Amino acid sequence: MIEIPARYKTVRAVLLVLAALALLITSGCDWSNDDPGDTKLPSGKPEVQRLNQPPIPPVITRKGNEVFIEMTAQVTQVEISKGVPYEAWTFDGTVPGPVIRVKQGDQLHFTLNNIDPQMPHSMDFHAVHAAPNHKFIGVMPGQEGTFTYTANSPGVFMYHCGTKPVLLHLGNGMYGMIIVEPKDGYPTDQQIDQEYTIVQSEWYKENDYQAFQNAKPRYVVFNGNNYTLTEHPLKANVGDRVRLYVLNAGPNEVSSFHVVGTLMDTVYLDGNPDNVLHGMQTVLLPASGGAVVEFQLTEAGDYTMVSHQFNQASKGAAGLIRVTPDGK
Ligand SMILES: [Cu+2]
Repeated sequence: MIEIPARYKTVRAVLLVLAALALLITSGCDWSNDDPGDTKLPSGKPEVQRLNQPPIPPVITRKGNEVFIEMTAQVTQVEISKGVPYEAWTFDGTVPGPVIRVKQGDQLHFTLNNIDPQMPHSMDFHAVHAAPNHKFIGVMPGQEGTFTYTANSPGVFMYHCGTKPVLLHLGNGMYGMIIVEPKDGYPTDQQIDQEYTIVQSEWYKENDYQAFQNAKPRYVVFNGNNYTLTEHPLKANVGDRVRLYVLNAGPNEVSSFHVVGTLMDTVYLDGNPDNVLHGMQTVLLPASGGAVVEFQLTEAGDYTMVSHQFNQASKGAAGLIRVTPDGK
């Protein structure tokens, strides 16, 4: 064994330390982390903080045909798949936002409270006639805005944040369903035993505008994630007549809504009683399209709801209706 003089041992130790430091700097200490949350501001400004604002439920009160709706634009972590969190931009802390139900002819006094500290947000109700540059305008961080309009048309409508770039706000979760019930109800002479709401939408790489524009969705989901409606089926009794209010929030994909094992004997496209169809196997829902679908479940068992675009079903756009003799 060759003996190394002590002075060379010191030099070698110093070189080893320097090499280790260089390795750390070029690998383990790489602070340019690729967390997509860092791309939050399209201007490229670094994100100040990660947020998880506790959900604030909507406040809805009614005086005659005047309805006062208070909602909150906020940033809240949601779970889009088991163990997959997403720092979502939301209405009221959930994705989709809460289902809003009003009646045809109601006047809506809508207040948006924006507690997102970084980003203006707005509300575009597809259910109303209103000048967008006056009534759908952005509410700045820490501010609130109140807007008034009338919901004259019955239907199942999308609402969403309309702040530019709209796709950024949609891809991050700012959408939901507003149901405007027809003045005289839906023209069915059969009793509806169960009513549920389904909102289809897509999730992409977190907060990544390029992915929203160009990528295939990671998940296509019903009611915000890819597991709840299969693990916790909707319930019905044998013989029940079921009405689903269905909306495809997109932002990019078209939906082919289908219930395995039954036919949708009555369908109101966009939820308008004038747009009635019968005997539908599948309902095509464009991005932002809605429908009321009604069907009978005659035998006990599990009935799967899917988007019959099966790449979407395989990414999560599926759910169950469990039919039992006693609904349990
Ligand atoms: Cu927004």
